[in-house]
This record gives sequence, structure tokens and C-alpha cells, in this order.
Amino acid sequence: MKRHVSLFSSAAFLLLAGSVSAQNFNIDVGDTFSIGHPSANYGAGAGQAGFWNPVDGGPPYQFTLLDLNQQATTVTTDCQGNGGGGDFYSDNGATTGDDEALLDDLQDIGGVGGVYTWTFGNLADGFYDIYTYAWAPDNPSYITNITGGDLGDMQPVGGTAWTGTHTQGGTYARHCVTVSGGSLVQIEIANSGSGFGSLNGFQIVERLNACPGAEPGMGFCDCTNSTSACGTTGGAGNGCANGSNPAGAHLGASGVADTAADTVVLEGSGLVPGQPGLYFQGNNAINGGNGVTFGDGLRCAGQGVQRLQVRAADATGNSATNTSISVGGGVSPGDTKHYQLWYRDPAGSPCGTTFNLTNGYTIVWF
Ligand SMILES: [Ca+2]
Ligand SMILES: [Ca+2]
Ligand SMILES: [Ca+2]
Repeated sequence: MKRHVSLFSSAAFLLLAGSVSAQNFNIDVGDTFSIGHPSANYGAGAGQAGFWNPVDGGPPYQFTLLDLNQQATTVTTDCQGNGGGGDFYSDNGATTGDDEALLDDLQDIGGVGGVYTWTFGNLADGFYDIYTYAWAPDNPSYITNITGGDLGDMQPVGGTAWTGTHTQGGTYARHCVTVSGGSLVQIEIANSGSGFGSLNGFQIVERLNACPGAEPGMGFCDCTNSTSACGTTGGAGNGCANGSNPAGAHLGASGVADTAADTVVLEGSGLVPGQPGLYFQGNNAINGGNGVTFGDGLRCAGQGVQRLQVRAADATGNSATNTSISVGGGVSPGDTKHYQLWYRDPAGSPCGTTFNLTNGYTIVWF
């Protein structure tokens, strides 16, 4: 049985928050017990008031979420893993009211080795902060490790008594994630190596700005899967060896792959100093993403090729684009495009062809 927020509090919230986006969610995990879920005016650590979805019953915890106004959405939850598994409740003496309703019931992640991955599907493309509550009401000295977001960083949560205030690291982890091309959001909750792991709930908060430190896409087609025509390889994530750098040249990127506000910069490194290279775009990842031999390297991106910009490497072998990639490539929202940098290597080219390429790089635009 699900419990429902009182009509009075939800109606009042509707009046206050009628314009809130449907892509923000509050989730109370393990809500099987008599304490119920928090009221709609409870903002918890994110300061995001609104309806709290009661999500219970043990793995796989498959639900379709209601938004902050308690209106239907298509956003889904799923939970897979092994360890403890089910709903658990312990009345912590320090917690009361809405704090207790969120924290004192939870999913038991289990003892040493317990690990579960939660997946959120059908979120609209954009940027989100995911607050993952992982505080143990039965023994606040327990620590649970939360991993996820664009950076894939692990954040330990817990180890401290309830102070009356939610804090990052004390009661929740916070990860920024970019949803692009309908990508899933995955958060791993794991026992830290002692005691028991806990998952009290989540808040999903859409943000206006891109996630800090994250790249707008992913590399593919490095010269460790295939080799050059003369058998050379390159370092992991790089193209094949060149005359200046036996680890080969690397293509990465920074910025936001938003066609309405494109700030993507393609960035080459490990290039031949002073030599020009052509940044280009293709519609396909060639040969299943492994590329085909071309010059001293591999051609990874092809079909419908768009030449974007010629840039010379500086004295340290770096170069970067300074023109709009989405305009130069004729990109539309939802497009998946593949990028590569084709550069000159006139002296010491390992295979003698005098040109080479970086790894490929894939961006899903929104
Ligand atoms: Ca609850
Ligand atoms: Ca309590
Ligand atoms: Ca809970």
C-alpha cells in the first residue's frame, strides 16, 4: 500500500509551485513503515519542496515517478544488485517529523560486499544534481559509498549523528549528471567495508548550468584496439604513435553540447609541434568504432564528412578549435556526431606517410 500526502498540504503546494518543471523529483526509499513519507513542504538537503514519491517493496524498486506537483511523468526507477536488499526501519532517537520520514526508513544495502545500482530512465536531456541520502538511523557510525555522475566519483556518506541539518557527506552525496540523447542516470550505492549500507532516498534537481569538469562526449577508436599500417600502437585513449610522441595524439573536448548555446571546444594534445591539423566531423564511427588504417594512424569518423577548422599545434603539441562546432557541422538537437583530428607529421613519421590522426570522439547533441 502506498501512503498519500494530505490533500491540504499538496493543494497548497500546487498553488505555490505551479510552474515547477516536471523534471524535478523527491523520492523516499524504503517507505513501507508507519512513519510515512515527508510532507510536500519538506525541502531536505536540496531545498526542493514538493511531493515525495514513496518507493518501497525491495529490489528492483521499479516505479514511474510523480513530479513535485504529484503529476504523472514517464521517468522510471530501477534497482539491481546484491546484498541486503529490502526495506528496513529503525527509529533513530534524534530524528523526528519529515527528517524521520525520509531517514528512518530505507533500503538495506547489506553488509560487506553489498552493492546496488539505481537507474533513472526517461529524464529529459539536460543537467541534474542527484542527491543520494545514505545515512544509517540504526547506527550513524556506518558509512555508505555513493558513486555516479559525469565524473564517476565516489563519495562516502554517514559516520555522524543527526545534527538537525542535512549535509553533503553527513547524510547525502551529490553528483552532477548530464543526460544527453536520452541517456540513463545510474547511481551505485555500496557498503564501505564495514557495518551496513543504507539508502534513505533521492532528490533529482534539474540545473541550468553544465556539470563542472565533465566532457561533452566520449572518446572511441584508440590505437590499442587496432594498429597502424606499420604495426605501431598508442597509449590508451589515443591515436597511433607519431614522430614526436610514441603514445600518439589525443582528442578530447570541453564545453556544453547544446545546439542552442554551443560552447564545445575540441582539443588535441600529443600532436607534432608547429604542424597543422584538420578537425573534422563524420556521421559514422567507422568499422564498428575500431577505425581503418589511414596514413600512420586510423580513420575513425566518416560519411558525410564536414571539415570544421584547420589549427596548428603549439610548441607543446596542443591545439584547440575556436569556432562553433555545431554551426560548422550543421548539427541538430538529438544528432550523434563523430569527430577526429587529422594532422601533418613531416619528420620522423613512424610509417613514413607523413600524416596521422588522433582517436575519435563522439558527441550526442541536445
Ligand atoms: Ca519514509
Ligand atoms: Ca526517529
Ligand atoms: Ca526513506
